[in-house]
Amino acid sequence: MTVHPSLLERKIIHIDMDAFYAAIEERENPELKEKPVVIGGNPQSRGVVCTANYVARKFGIRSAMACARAYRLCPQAIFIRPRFELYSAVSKEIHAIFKSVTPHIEPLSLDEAYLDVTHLCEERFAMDIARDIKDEIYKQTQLTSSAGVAPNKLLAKIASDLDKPNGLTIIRPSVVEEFMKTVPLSRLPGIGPVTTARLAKHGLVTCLDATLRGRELLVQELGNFGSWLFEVANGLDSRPVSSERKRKSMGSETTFAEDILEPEKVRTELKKLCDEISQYLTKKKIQGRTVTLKVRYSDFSRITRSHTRSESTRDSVTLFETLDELIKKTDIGRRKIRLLGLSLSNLESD
Ligand code: TTP
Ligand code: MG
Repeated sequence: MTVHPSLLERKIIHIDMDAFYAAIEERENPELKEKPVVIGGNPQSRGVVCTANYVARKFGIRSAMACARAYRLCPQAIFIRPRFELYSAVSKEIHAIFKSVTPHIEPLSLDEAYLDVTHLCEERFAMDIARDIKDEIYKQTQLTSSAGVAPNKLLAKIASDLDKPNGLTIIRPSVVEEFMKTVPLSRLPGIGPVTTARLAKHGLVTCLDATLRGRELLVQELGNFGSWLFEVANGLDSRPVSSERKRKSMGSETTFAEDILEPEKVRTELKKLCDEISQYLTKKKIQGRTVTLKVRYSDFSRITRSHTRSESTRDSVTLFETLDELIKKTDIGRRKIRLLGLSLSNLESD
């Protein structure tokens, strides 16, 4: 058994609320408990599922699924329109609890954050700190959360997911090597279904596969991504918990009431998105280099096409010109479209 030295340096906690929106709705209306609950548009609408409680998940309902499909999977489910203001208020309460523990927090979304508690661990075990946070959240909000305690962000995030709901999982440095052998690559944050399929074609399914292949071959086959993959497959991650809230991308999207096909209509909609983003970036004094076009076709399949410019911009006309090239790499004009999205990343402020 070997322990990589970087695994002995830090103690990171990742906290993630359980079925967040759904759990809040259950708290507000206890009659919902034990019933399948879906937060999203109504089943006849074209909306998608925000989340579902654990009862509904037994029927196969998942976040981002079309509400119509969720309805087919479980017609008796109770569909609730999201109340974002309520969720955001609860989120503030949770984040205030994190702040009472340490200033070294990296909020990831409304319901999750990383905390670096290394400095507190001379006096206390990270596990006890995590348990206290969970207890305090429950006391203040009557909601359960799951926590992962580990030597880095990658492992902490994997850990918090291992025993949901209401879990508390610790991954000690001494077990990282053994533990990672069992983890499928698809479980790693940042590896979605498309990448999973691509890696499988290279014979890479588990972290162990990647470790055995070795860094050199991975880089040969996959470039920079191979180098990153080798690190994470070994459970290594040197990213600090960064409380600085630096925006990584800025984007906007539109779901159409009816699918659209005509290229001119698509261009009009994209022009609107360019104007919107350009205005926002002007206000914020930000510009960016990478333009990403997202298209969701009527059959729900989704593609993104990106182009990185040599110079950053926020000019609507320039954004639109860049899009012209990206449009050619899609089926715009040939297939019906239900959603268009545009985002700019690689941002820098003036
Ligand atoms: P998650 O933490 O991904 O999901 P969750 O808290 O509902 O369930 P879990 O117990 O598995 O953590 O997301 C937090 C909230 O963010 C979720 O309650 C609803 C919202 N959300 C969306 O609106 N759309 C999405 O696609 C996802 C993944 C989440
Ligand atoms: Mg959650």
